[in-house]
Amino acid sequence: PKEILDNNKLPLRGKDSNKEKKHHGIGKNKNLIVIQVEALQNFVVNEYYDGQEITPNINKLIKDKSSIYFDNYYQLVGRGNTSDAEFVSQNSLYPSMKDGSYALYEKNTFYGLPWILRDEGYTSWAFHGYEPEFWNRDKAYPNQGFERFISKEDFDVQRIIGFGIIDEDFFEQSIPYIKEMGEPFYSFMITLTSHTPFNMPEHLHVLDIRNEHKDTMFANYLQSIHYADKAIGKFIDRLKEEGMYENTVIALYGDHTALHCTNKENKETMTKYLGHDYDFQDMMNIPFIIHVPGEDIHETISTVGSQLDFLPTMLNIMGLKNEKGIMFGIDLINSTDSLVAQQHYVPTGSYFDSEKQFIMSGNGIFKNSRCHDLKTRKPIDIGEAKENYEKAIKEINLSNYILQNNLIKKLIHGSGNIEIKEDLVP
Ligand code: GP9
Repeated sequence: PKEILDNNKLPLRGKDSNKEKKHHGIGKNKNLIVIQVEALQNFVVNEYYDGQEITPNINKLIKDKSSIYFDNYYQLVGRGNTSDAEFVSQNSLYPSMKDGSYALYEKNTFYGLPWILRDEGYTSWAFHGYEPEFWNRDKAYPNQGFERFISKEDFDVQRIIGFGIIDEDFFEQSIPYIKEMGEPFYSFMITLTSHTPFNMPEHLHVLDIRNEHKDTMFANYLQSIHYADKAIGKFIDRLKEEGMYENTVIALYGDHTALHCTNKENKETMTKYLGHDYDFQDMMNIPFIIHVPGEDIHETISTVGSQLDFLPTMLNIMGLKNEKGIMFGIDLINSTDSLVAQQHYVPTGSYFDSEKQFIMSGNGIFKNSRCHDLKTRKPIDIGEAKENYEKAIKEINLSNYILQNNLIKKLIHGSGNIEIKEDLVP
């Protein structure tokens, strides 16, 4: 079918109603720090391992009266893994399975969070403690809207874990750069230490581990994410000391999974630990927290969402609208029209919606696919999953089409209406 893509009619789902929007503009004109945490899964949050709190600082942030916690939030990465978590979150567009979005669409025009905030007078910089070329970040960031990329080359890299500067030094050394940005600023900070295979030096093995878990990837992950959490806690304390906290919105989320459920050891260990079958639902579930100092907004929101919904949700908090671009996500505070169309780790067209996870069969035969209820984990008849399967495929195709044809450029500079000629329904 022919379709007209009209940016006035977007987002595709969760369309704005005339209702007054909850929490709209509570972060208006405040600075913004977004922390994307390497391999932060949701199961460690608010969790104790043999009485030891795994992520005390993130938990403290969640419990704060000024925080909203999204506990039904999922990763949405493609071939570009961590960099796609960035891309999807900043732009509310789907990733690709051909290559990382930063490589495929380096030269495209975008209008995501860094650009929207720049139009409001913000300075937008990205921070990450690894080589700038990795994932093609250095070349892609200018068109993403980041005016400067503070990378490994800008840090004094003395202490390394894995392949980059340790998170504590990354945060501490970022502070003078953030000050240099002036106000209002948008700092996008991507952590690194809790990267697979989670091998931490002995002195950072802080948690006591049961014999049955010793030397498992599960135990190493707990140590590693406990460290990342400590670095985040120190950073928030330092922002307070520096007088940079009160006027700054902090958003934090995990980029992607740490423990793959397709790995036999992880599957067995996690299934025993959680007391239920460790599956893609657990594996893809990441936390998302928004913290607006001074606001009384404490709430856990369980609307199903993903990194695709990050931008519209943040725009509502910052009191802004996306007047020019395209967003596939929804504002998770003001809509429940969920659809998380997946392509990675599960076959394309698999999805989460507000009640279920549908996993398309690997051989492409619909009747061989499976579906379960997100709350009860009981099977659901796949007949009920067909409509959203078609919608999921359509969304992914439409997003790919927009990116392949650099249509955001036309929307920004052209008439605002674009004819979609491709058949976008399977
Ligand atoms: C590298 C870091 C990790 O710069 O972001 O990327 P990943 O391997 O997790 O995709």
